[in-house]
Amino acid sequence: MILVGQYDSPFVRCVAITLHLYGMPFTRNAISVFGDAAEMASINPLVRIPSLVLDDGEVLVESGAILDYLDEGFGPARALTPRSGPERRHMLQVMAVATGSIDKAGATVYERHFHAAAAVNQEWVARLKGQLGGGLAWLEERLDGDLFFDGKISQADITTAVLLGYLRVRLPEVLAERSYPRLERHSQRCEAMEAFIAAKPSPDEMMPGSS
Ligand SMILES: N[C@@H](CCC(=O)N[C@@H](CS)C(=O)NCC(=O)O)C(=O)O
Repeated sequence: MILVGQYDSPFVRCVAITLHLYGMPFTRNAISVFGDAAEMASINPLVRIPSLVLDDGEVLVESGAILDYLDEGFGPARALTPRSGPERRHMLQVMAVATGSIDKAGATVYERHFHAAAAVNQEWVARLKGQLGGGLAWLEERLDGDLFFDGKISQADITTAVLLGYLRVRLPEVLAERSYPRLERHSQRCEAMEAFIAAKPSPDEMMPGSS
């Protein structure tokens, strides 16, 4: 399998960390979603990352759909997202708020990155940051322990930890303006795991303009 995308993307990291935790071998095509747009368009019609190219050439897009495929292959009983019932419902809600928060953080980063400073719509940025703050506060309140569910790593933990990792690099002010002690501790705990370390962005795989 080939994972397409760079590790400055939290969605790509989610898939990579899951592949590592499942012990599924993969290689990576670390082309840039911005710098290599033409090649990216030949893989993913939305010109987005991640994509997963299967061994028979089939291409999967959208991280949720990719994770669903990996869960099935690993075995639903052992997968990082429960198969059914309230456990699945509750976990999907945490994942929805975490991925939604990533979307809001990403939109903030893009608004600033693709406009000259004077052209940035501050009202829009304030709305995005308000939505992101709502998501973070919700996650902070739900995280009642070392990990989200049953003391064992789950997809809820991965999604939330990659959100924090993304904020630390791209929107550190959000973590400085308001404190999220549970999420911070949780992020440090997750980022210390081998699967997370293996999916850390190298300096040459950052969105243009990253410091
Ligand atoms: N819902 C999608 C979101 C993917 C996404 O937004 N990826 C970003 C990188 S984090 C991207 O490709 N951005 C480039 C663009 O949308 O133009 C998923 O989960 O796969």
